[in-house]
Amino acid sequence: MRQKILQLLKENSYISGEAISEALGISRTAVWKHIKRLEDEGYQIKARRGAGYTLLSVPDSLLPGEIRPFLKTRYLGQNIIYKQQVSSTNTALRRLAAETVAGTVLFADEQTAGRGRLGRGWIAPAGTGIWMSLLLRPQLPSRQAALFTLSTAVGVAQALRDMGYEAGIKWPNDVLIGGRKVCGILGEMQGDIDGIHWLIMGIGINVGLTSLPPEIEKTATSLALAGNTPPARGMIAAAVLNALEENYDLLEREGFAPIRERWQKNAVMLGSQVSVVTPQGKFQGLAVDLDEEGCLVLEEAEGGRRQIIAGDILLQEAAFHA
Ligand code: BT5
Repeated sequence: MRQKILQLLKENSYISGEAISEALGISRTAVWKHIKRLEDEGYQIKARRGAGYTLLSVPDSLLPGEIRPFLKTRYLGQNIIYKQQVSSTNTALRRLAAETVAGTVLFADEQTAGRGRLGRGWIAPAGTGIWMSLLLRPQLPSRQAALFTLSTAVGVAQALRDMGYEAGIKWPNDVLIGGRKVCGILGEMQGDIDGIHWLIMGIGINVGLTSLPPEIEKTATSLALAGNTPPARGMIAAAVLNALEENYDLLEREGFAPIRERWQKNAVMLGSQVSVVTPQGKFQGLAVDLDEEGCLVLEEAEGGRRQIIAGDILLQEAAFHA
């Protein structure tokens, strides 16, 4: 209901409480209460005697009302859950995964214990980024889940490039601008040999973050640091969801080959000498390819090729073709 009131406010320069109550079939008191809630959320609304309500400004936020108008998706983000503050959007969505419809996106303005891969942390202060988790139920074998994280990186990079940022992908799924990390992706799944029950894609994009905490001072960036004042977060989030759905559809329809091509085109370290830390140890070599299974192919000094399934490329040591 609040979304409908917001829509009416956006469509009319002035609208009376009575007109809203008639249009939506709710009482004047109910209208007033919803207006109060919108104000609490940061919408600036002025009431003028005789004329009605007018919307003065909208908050730069991840509230559903600031995302929906820009969404062009069939399913992704059609159900939005918004939280002011959570420990981690992935953790919060996992709790709801069993009973939540595919395509649901959980947004938070702030994460107090954002998570990276392998137990690492993700810094996510209030109001400075897009912290979101997507619930997906792809009809794919579990072993192909990693292809979704690669497709996610492709989608985020594509959306940022369309907005004019020189975004590139660092294997496996970091998005960088100017050699610095602007987006991290954490994919988590539950499944069995027969298939995936649910897949959660956690995506963190630094938007307005301007003073970087010491831990990430040398490696991170944000859209604000990389260019001029970025667009509103809701608009960026919708653009990212639009691009993601397009890439997920492509993956499910045509397999990994076209996504692989997009990934390769936007990769920042193919052709560079890199060090990769993996569960099996540290390897050095020339990053030559991303293979059909989403693995990094490393050409080692002795001439052999090594397929790397999981790991981290050391950012400081890599000489990127940014
Ligand atoms: C990632 O892990 O890059 C995955 C990050 C996923 C974050 C999203 S936010 C929404 C959703 N909910 C969650 O709880 N998580 C997801 P990894 O490749 O392990 O990188 C983690 C490392 O990135 C840290 O150890 C830091 O060095 C660095 N880092 C932490 N916060 C950062 C930030 N805001 N920007 C850039 N780098 C950061």
